[in-house]
Amino acid sequence: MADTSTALRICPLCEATCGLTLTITDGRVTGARGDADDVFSAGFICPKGASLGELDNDPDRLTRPLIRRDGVLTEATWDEAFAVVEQRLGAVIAEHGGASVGMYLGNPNAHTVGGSLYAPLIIRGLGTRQVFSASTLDQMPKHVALGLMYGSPISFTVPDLDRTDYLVIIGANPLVSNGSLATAADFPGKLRALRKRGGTLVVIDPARTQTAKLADRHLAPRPGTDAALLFAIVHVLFAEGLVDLGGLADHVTGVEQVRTLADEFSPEAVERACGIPAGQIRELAREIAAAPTAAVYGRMGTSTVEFGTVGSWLVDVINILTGNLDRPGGTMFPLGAASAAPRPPKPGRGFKTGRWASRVSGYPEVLGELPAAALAEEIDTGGDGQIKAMITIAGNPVLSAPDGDRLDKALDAVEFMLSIDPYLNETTRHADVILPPPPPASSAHYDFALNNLAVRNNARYSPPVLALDGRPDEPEIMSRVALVLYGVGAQGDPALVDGQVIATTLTKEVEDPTSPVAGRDVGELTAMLYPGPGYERRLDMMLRLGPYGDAFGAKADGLTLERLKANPHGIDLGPLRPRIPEILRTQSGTIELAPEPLVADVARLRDALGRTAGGFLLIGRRHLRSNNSWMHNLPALSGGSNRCTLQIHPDDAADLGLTDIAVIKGPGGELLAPIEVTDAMRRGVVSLPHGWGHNRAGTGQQLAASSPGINVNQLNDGTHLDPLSGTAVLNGIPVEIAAAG
Ligand SMILES: Nc1nc2c(c(=O)[nH]1)N[C@H]1C(S)=C(S)[C@@H](COP(=O)(O)OP(=O)(O)OC[C@H]3O[C@@H](n4cnc5c(=O)[nH]c(N)nc54)[C@H](O)[C@@H]3O)O[C@H]1N2
Ligand SMILES: Nc1nc2c(c(=O)[nH]1)N[C@H]1C(S)=C(S)[C@@H](COP(=O)(O)OP(=O)(O)OC[C@H]3O[C@@H](n4cnc5c(=O)[nH]c(N)nc54)[C@H](O)[C@@H]3O)O[C@H]1N2
Ligand code: SF4
Ligand SMILES: [Mo]
Repeated sequence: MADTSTALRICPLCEATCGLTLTITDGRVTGARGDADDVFSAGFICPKGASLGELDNDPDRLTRPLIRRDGVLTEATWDEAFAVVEQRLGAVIAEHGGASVGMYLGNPNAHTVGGSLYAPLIIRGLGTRQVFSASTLDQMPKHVALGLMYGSPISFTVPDLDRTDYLVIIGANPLVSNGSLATAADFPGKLRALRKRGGTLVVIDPARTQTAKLADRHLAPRPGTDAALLFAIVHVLFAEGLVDLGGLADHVTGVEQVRTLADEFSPEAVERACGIPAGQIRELAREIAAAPTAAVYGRMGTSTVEFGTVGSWLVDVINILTGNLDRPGGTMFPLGAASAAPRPPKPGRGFKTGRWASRVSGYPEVLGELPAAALAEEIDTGGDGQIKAMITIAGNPVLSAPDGDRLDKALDAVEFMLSIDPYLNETTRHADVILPPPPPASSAHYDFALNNLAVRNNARYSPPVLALDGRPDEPEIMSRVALVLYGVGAQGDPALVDGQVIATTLTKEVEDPTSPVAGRDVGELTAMLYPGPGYERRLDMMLRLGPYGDAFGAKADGLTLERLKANPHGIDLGPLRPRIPEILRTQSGTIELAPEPLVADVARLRDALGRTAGGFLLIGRRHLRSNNSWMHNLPALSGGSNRCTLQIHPDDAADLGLTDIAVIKGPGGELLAPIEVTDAMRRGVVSLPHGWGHNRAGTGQQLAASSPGINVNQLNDGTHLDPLSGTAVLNGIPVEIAAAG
């Protein structure tokens, strides 16, 4: 008789953070379904979550460390692997300093306890400025816009999906992605509910996506022109007297400056560039202004383009000018339970980028990071400050960043490379040591990052479901690396790392007169912490200091980890609530509608309006059963429509005489791909998914390698960036298409 039980686990695979009920049979995950009692996701699940068992049990997932012996990656014990890290990383640091070590942090860091609580300690331990992440392939423009307007790059504005009357989705496809920078389980259901209650859904996307098919109206602009389109909406709001700041009136500065800037972006001035008739832009602006509540929500298609930061800014500008920011039904600021408790409003230090610049191309630093597209040149260009060793954590930049071939060669040449990753893939195959974290079911989960993006405030925690069998968990792996950097050595006690963070945090808190624990005793507070592993102690500390916390016993019903654990389906903390002015940290203490760096970039946008482009523009696409580069190895998610094809409009295909294989030529190279004819593509636009190209030797994902696809990012040469954020242009790339042969 099999021994079967169930256990709860929050899904770590995308930003929707669904609660899952896992079936455990004989110590393995054998099934996953939606947890109907989860306070946030209420039973929603997608095919990826449903395949969590396959992911947990994937035979290609590394269970033991690999170390390079005589050029070959071979299995080793944990002690051996940490000893190599200590010796080889130590040698590079001794010779060239911690600043010579480059770090690349990939997407799953936003979903793991390790990435949230421990990766920052490794960066600090190195003292390096060579820090790169998937953010500059993704949402960095949004951070910059938020930082400049509100004073903090992590004060996210999210659409109040459950209450809005009018939702504009620009450059996102949540029916497939399940939402991004707007954490909402069952995004599809929320869009349907919006329409059911009489609301309106508008989708702006060059492709008629699954989301567009659900919309009341779909506008299909030319790729890369969102900023111009959004500016035209702003223009109409001013020109037709539709600006109404509502309750924000006392908190916004720079309105007149924006009015002046918008002058030259009339719908008529942008219609040719955007490929949207002026009348339709006007109508959209009027409807947004007239709706009882409205929310404009922009994502990848607005972000990873030439004017990504300006576009992300204008999304918020429209929400502000129509009085929709910070009110129910508009766009609001979530308040996560592990974030700092709100303090009284006060002017902040403001937000600055460019505190230093990248060594080779002089790209400005943004949030302490340099552009991922510049990682290869920082490794392969000699001279002072060159990267000599690399650490990658949960990332696959050889496939996810532009010009992976160059990075591939560069990584081969570093003196030492460490990867913390469960797979031997296109990037980690260059490592000298791979330290594999355990699978999701053996890891704890709390959404430190994504709870600050949730469309409804909530707190949920999953302790590990399965035992570790003597392996270190990811917090321990990262702690041991940090101990090497602190000079303690990998055999030191990992609890030291958490102890240090707790002591530093509490010392600061008790000295802060606005803290909920002002004036208390650090020793007394420390003794009160939950008696669990280090990450649980830290989570308990954060919750208790946080906005809903018990302030270490001072608030009777406040949140603690103990209370959270007693509610395994989570604790609902209610709908989003207004947070202005408390959240503002600009120097002026206001919402700055016209920050200088954004104003300065407008001329570049205006100049681009006159550009006449021939040829095709390439955009990306995601698939429901795929996740960037790393889930092509699971049988349940492979095959069917999840294929690496070039989608093209039938008339374009006919004009070019395309029947099966196309040659695609971009600024960085040339690729061959099978075509998929579909009238969902706008004419003149073609699409390829990313994360494919599993044909390099020496990787360890057998199923993925059997249908490798091509790496779209090889069409990119890595020199095209949104200058304000350093984000690579991944959408709207000029390409030439021809029939192969
Ligand atoms: N052309 C084009 N390129 C794109 C995009 C696009 O739309 N078009 N999208 C961009 C975006 S939005 C992103 S976020 C990036 C993603 O870029 P990356 O983050 O560089 O790539 P991923 O494919 O997400 O790789 C994730 C890695 O994390 C590992 N991993 C999985 N779980 C864990 C874990 O629990 N711990 C650890 N340590 N590792 C884990 C996986 O094995 C894999 O190696 O790609 C970007 N690249
Ligand atoms: N199934 C699945 N889910 C995922 C992922 C995955 O790989 N697969 N990846 C996760 C990650 S890391 C992220 S960041 C999110 C991304 O989440 P989303 O941003 O929702 O996902 P995308 O599919 O990249 O949507 C971008 C849309 O922008 C459109 N687009 C391209 N160029 C332009 C343009 O110039 N203007 C406009 N208006 N639209 C344009 C594209 O056609 C596409 O439909 O998804 C996450 N969820
Ligand atoms: S939508 Fe995202 S969080 Fe929910 S089950 Fe699917 S992958 Fe997991
Ligand atoms: Mo992403």
